[in-house]
Amino acid sequence: MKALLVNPEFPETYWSFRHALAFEGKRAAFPPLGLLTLSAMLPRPWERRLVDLNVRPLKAADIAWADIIFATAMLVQKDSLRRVVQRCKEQGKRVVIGGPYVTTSMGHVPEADHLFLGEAETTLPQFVQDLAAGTAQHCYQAAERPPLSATPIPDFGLAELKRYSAMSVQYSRGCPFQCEFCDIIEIYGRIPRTKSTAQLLAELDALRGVGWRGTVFIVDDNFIGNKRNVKRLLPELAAWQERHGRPFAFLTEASVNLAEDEELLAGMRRAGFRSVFLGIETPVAESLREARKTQNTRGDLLESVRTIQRHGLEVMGGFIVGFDTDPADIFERQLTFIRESAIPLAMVGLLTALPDTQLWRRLEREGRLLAESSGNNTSGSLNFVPKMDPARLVAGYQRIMRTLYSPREYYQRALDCLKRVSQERPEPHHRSLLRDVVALTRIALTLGVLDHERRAFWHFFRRAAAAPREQFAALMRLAAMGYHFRKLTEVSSREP
Ligand code: B12
Ligand code: SF4
Repeated sequence: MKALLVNPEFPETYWSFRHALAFEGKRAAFPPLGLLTLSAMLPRPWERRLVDLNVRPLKAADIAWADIIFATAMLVQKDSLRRVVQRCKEQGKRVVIGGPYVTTSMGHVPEADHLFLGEAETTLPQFVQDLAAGTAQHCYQAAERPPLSATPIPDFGLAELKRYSAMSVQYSRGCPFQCEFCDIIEIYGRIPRTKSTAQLLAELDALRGVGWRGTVFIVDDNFIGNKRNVKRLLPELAAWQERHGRPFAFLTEASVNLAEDEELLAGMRRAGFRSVFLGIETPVAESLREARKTQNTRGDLLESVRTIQRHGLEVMGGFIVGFDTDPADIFERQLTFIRESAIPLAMVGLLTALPDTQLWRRLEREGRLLAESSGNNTSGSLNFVPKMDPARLVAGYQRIMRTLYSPREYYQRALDCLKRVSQERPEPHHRSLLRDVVALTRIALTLGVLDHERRAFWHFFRRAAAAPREQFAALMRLAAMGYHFRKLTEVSSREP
């Protein structure tokens, strides 16, 4: 059998990082780990190819080559998924779809031959057996969430590594909290399941084996969801890094209560974690309570961010406006918090009711749901009736974005952040000097010559140049990311 694995295209959003990736000569930030994992579950004799549409186009010849097509999708990829399925069906191929979008919005791509709901560790082997016996079903869903011991080492070698700016591995699935708007706990459950330490280290060996050096995103929903196991993992991870000359810089997602645990913070630093994405959501305690995000109400949020930064971790943060209990001055309060917390990469979104979440069910009961979400919570569109006047809410949201990504505000946060994050080790030496020089030249040319905000860039550049070399590199990386955010903000939130 010849299996073609297809990752549909992401629209241009803050999360695509497209404008920033161009400086590094990369096409996408991360590979589609779900498909690389799926590939490793297929029978060994099967031939396999990956087409990530964010990296290269899907050609008719790719489809013609395949006997069977496996496609994944998040909600934001649904239009592209539909086009992929249509093209494959037009060429008479058997099409199998799965992933978060299919799981939460099943039945929306009627042309597909087979749907997989949820995780595929037990259902895919069953499907392969059924296919051989000629009894393959239309829909597969496991009765229980599989233990991660059943997850094989992903086929990292299938991805065109040089097209991506980072690689991904997964240590755990699920999160113990119960935030009302979250679909993670619906898809992956509230009991975090982890891989064994040996399993994760074997995946890192495999990544090293295919030649990867540099950033590795540990794509867990909440890396510290199972603290006991993470505390067992971290010393082993640090030892592995030492043994291999520290080839990787890790980034991950975690809940804010990370700040309460000194042992975890120190362990993460030793293991080579550089950044962490925190779901901060809002500085307003009533809105956090409304969202059932009670873990964020336990301490002083600003102090929690500072504690994590003091441990050498750059903090990225997710923020939301649009809660029922948001006060009239919510926009100013979010801006003040983000400034004071020195979070350069602040992902602010409008509250969105994702399918099959507690929020979705409440708004449905209250008769306030308007439509299915586009999956992109930064597009400025609402899929429910908010308590605040909708026009005021969207205008306030757009004002936050314009202010946050105006060069003066953004560059100041980047400098403040680097001052707080005292890294004891430089980035791993995975880059060639030539590539760094090329990237810096591109940044200087685009931001310092062609861009209308070039004066602010050179002001920032002078201050960055006075910093130690590794901090200068980090600041230039932040400048590139800020440029991406500003470009998107200019397009999506123009002054009315
Ligand atoms: C890494 C990641 C990203 C990366 C993208 C990586 C990539 N190239 O795919 C980045 C950071 C760019 C990203 C961005 C976004 N993401 Co994202 N992301 C994740 C995250 C944390 C991990 C994905 C992953 O690699 N998982 C590991 C693999 C092994 O799991 P998996 O993909 O689920 O695959 C398993 C099964 O689903 C199944 N499977 C998957 N595909 C298929 C296909 C077939 C045919 C079959 C049989 C089985 C199958 O088999 C696998 C093994 O069991 C997930 C959360 C999560 N736990 O998965 C969110 C998640 C997928 N993202 C999500 C969202 C909403 C977004 C954003 C819109 C931002 C946001 N949170 O608002 C943006 C959109 C992107 C864009 N450009 O616009 C949602 C999706 C919700 C939905 N219903 O679609 C998730 C679930 C988390 C969440 N609630 O925020 N994301
Ligand atoms: S902490 Fe994050 S992953 Fe966990 S339930 Fe809340 S939003 Fe979901």
